[in-house]
Amino acid sequence: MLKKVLVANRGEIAVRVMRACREMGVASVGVYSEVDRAALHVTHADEAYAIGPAAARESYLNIDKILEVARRSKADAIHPGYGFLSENAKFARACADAGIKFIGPPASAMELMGSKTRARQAMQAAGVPFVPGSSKGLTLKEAEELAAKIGFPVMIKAAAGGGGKGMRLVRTPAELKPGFETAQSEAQRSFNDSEVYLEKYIDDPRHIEIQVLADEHGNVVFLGERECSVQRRHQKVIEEAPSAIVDEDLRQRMGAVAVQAAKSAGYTNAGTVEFLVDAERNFYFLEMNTRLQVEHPVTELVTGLDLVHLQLRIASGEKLPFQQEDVTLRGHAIECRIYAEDPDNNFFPSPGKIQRLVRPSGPGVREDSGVYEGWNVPLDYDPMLSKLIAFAPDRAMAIARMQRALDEYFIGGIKTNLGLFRKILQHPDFVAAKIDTGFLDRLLSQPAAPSQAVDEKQDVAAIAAALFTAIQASKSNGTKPSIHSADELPASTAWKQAARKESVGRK
Ligand code: MV4
Repeated sequence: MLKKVLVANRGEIAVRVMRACREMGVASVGVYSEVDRAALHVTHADEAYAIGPAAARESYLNIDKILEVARRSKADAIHPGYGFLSENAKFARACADAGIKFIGPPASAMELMGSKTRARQAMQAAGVPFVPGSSKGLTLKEAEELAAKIGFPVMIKAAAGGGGKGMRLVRTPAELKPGFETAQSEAQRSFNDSEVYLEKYIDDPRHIEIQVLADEHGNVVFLGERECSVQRRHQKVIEEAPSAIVDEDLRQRMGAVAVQAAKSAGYTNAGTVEFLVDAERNFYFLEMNTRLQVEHPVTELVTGLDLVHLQLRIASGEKLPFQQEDVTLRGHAIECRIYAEDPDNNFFPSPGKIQRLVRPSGPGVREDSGVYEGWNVPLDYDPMLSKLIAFAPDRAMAIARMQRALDEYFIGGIKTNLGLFRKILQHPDFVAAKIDTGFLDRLLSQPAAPSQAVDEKQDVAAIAAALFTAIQASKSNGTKPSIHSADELPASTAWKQAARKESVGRK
């Protein structure tokens, strides 16, 4: 088994990996930038090292610094988490060259999946279904000819892209030239690689992905799917497992394809094969993510497996400790990504000091957090604070649990998107699992329902009344104002709960 793992990341995922290390008897090494000296992940590490200024390129993205800490601390492996260096093939290769195990796939598999055109060629050779289109970079003239052949609308995509960057929807022949040129220059600017290719456009697809695990002895298994269609600007907002539209037959077919994709790429460790699924439930390979993903906990809850334990065991050279037929799915899990951002102000990041933090818990609730009360969320990184995950026997109960957990959650001092989740979880389309990748944009473009607006005003008025009552009461008996003095007022009203929570929040 590995003895000491350097975790080249921060926030909740660094904490998540360090917890697994502790459970497996593996020492952990943390790294932190100047603004993260007091970050939560530093307190979870067995030892921690400063790696430079706040700017990620000088700290968490600095390959030389991280390898230097690995050598100095005598770590035998590096876990990259997600983001930062996790999908950087150069980093994986530099680790290998330094004799340090990179906990992830080989650099060659990362390079293959990093080029969308190369990945499509490999998937074509492996018999994996992919979106119709080209599998090589195109000139404008070639794009025009191909679009005429497969029919509009089409998408122009950057070969080096992924996650929605360098992508253009083209609805008519007249839009092709400007769309092509915009995609090309965006690709050049973002990736220093202007190669673009073309795909047929899939209307309002669902985004469904399959988790795979591959050991270094040729064994590959899949761990069911995750439904990730609730997104905004190509950022996932809610993920769940299983998907309401995937039955056992579709699951087995998608799983077999995902395993085939991983095998043909020479993949090892944890990975995810992303698919677009159309209204007729046809599925198409989209890309493969060569890392542990943010949303891995929903898979852990429905499979009962610990993906980080398994990553460490695979990286140690162990065989997978189970076979495909041993993988069973049970229950339903939903994850909400809690961000320091302001939904009322175009989701603008809202870093700052967490003045008060009351965390949800209880049956079927998991919170993977990277923050604590009193911590100052820096503005230098992705403002995700935590992931709230609810698990229950079925989807309806998982939604109810999530609603309950959201009601328990209080984050004071900064703006968060907690309120947005309450809206999503009670939306009739979400409850009915009618979620495609356009769901959240549709919800956000609807004006707040009048009844909701009235409810909010009533809440505000009720809270004001509760505060007034409390202050009046304290004036007459000379005690400190206390919301609890409103206890003789009518029970089980929304305002009363809100006032109680407020009183917790302002201690
Ligand atoms: C598409 C598509 C429709 N047709 N490709 C967006 C992110 C990137 N990974 C691929 N994306 C899409 N590619 C074809 N041929 C629609 C999207 C898309 C999308 C995909 C997954 C999740 C959310 C999305 C939101 C808008 C568009």
